[in-house]
Amino acid sequence: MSQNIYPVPEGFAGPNTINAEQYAALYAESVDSPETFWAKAAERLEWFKKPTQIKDTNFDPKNFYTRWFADGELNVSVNCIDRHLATRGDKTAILWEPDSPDTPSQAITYRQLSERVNKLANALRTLGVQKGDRVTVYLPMIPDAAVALLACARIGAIHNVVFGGFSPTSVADRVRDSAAKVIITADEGLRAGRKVPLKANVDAALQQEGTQSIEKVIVLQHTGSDIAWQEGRDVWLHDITASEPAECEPERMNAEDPLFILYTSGSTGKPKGVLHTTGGYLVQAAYTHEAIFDLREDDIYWCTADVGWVTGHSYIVYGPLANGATTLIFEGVPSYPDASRFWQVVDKHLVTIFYTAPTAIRALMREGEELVKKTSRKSLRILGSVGEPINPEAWRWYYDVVGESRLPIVDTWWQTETGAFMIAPIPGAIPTKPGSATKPFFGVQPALVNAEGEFVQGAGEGNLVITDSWPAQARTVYGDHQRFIDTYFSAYPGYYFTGDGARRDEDGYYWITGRVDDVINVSGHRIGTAELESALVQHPKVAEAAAVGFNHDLKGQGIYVYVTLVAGEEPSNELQKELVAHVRKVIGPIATPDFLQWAPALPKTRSGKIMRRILRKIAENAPDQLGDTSTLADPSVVDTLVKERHLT
Ligand code: 6R9
Repeated sequence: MSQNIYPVPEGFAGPNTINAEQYAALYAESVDSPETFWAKAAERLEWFKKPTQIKDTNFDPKNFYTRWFADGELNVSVNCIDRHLATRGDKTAILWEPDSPDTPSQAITYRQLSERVNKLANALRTLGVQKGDRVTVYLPMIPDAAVALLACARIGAIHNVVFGGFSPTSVADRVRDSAAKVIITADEGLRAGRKVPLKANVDAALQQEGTQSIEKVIVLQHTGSDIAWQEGRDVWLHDITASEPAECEPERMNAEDPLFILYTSGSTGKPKGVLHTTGGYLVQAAYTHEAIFDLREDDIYWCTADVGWVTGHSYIVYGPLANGATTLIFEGVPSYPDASRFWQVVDKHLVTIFYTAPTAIRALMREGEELVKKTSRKSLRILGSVGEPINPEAWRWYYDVVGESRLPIVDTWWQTETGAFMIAPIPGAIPTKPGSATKPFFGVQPALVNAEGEFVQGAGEGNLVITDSWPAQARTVYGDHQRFIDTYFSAYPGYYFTGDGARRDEDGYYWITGRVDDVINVSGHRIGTAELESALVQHPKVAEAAAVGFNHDLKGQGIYVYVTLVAGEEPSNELQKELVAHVRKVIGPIATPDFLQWAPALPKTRSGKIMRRILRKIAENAPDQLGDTSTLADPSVVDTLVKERHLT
């Protein structure tokens, strides 16, 4: 067992290092006296008005509320920029590494960032964007993505970032649901040398019903390609910012005013607009970023996520900039021009903290050690992982090959809804175990509930819940507070249900086992089975569809769909390709099914519910584990599906 525990490296110490004793004491204080603890934690921010009310929360679904720092006033952009200007004005805030290594990288100082953010904030105000208005952001991984977020924050507009890989329909859905006034996009994005037609996607999205709320499309010139232009609606970002002053009065925001909406998949229906507010979110994003990455003043910090996901929000933009750090934004992909790109970039910019996803680690692991070993990586100090459970084999490769057995790995468990890290090792305090996210962060109280609905004591396994509020938790589902309560606080009334399963070992370490709801985690991205199914049945030839996840060597989970055609339609290879392409078009390439099986019928209970448990077992090629099929309306359906299963 001992070789499975990786102790805190000897001599590990920096100005923000938290050791084991400090962790224990602070954790105890954070749960015993949350008011005192978080009042102190809030002092890391600059407030227009310091909060005196700290925690005011109730998880009872009948009388639910979550207020943190409720009488405090602040502005996120002031915290991420202005307050650093006196001491860090010439420090690099954002390092940009473009898609191609042949394109020069860029370094943007805090002072330059301030200028760009203020100009855009002024331009947004000139266009009529006011506090509380929604702004959709659909940009590539360029510094302007951070600029756009901070400009919204400066004037109190609520941003909604849509991942650049999403389809026009996904953009339209999010514009409609948030009733956004403005979209900020670029002519095109670039990924692995290929162009992504962002503006054309926006044009297509805005042709769809219910998107008339959009008054202006702000376009950033990135690749310089020709694009269609709608006079009166479309404006160039460089035109509208050119004559704006480089100072913009920040909006005084209440701690509970919304900062952003981010859509994420759940087990039912369309993606939900998870809403985060200002004060609690920023306190915890900044605090966790400093503590878990053991931040030091001259760190070069690189998180490889996309700003379209929550990881990009909290740990590319808000956490690092609130801490005055240098954050690297990478436009490209790990495999372009070749699979050593990550390590080339680490060496080029002397990255000290590197934070990526297990799916990337597994893909690079497959390419062999040579590509890693030909680079130095001597600058690295800490490695991080996020997005899905990291399998111990990938963890060890990351540790031994990338980190040369000298760097702590911080495996960070959290969610769009949690806003910031929840379970993750503080590197100076907590020895790690490959595959475990280890121990809760300050103020986070996890618990496991077994099949009988009872709390698991000591070592054991169950559904992961959080028993009390934490500052960065989502406050609602935009426009549908009841759905928020139903989704997260009703399965186990009085507790936040994460949708994940977990195991706790004899040392109190948590091991996340994955989603227990109908969410498929593909390469760290959440896709709802309901979204896939609704995309498929939109096709005129599809009568019914069911989607399930299956174990996938690289992606963690892959997508397996079963399709029943309408009467009179015949399965064919062409139709199969057409349906896969259809899903890509409706949702986006990240939702591409790996396998599509024709199903003459789907296994259903007598009340008409699809038995996904059985479909999962068939997809996993475990027909001997189908369990009880006697409750099915027609058990023979299963035999046909098993016989015709796709994988071997
Ligand atoms: C941050 C993020 C959340 C879901 C979550 C869980 C999985 C994320 C993980 C992890 C095991 C980790 N997940 N980090 N599972 N270990 N370190 O990814 O947010 O996109 O909302 O996904 O991802 O299943 O419930 P989000």
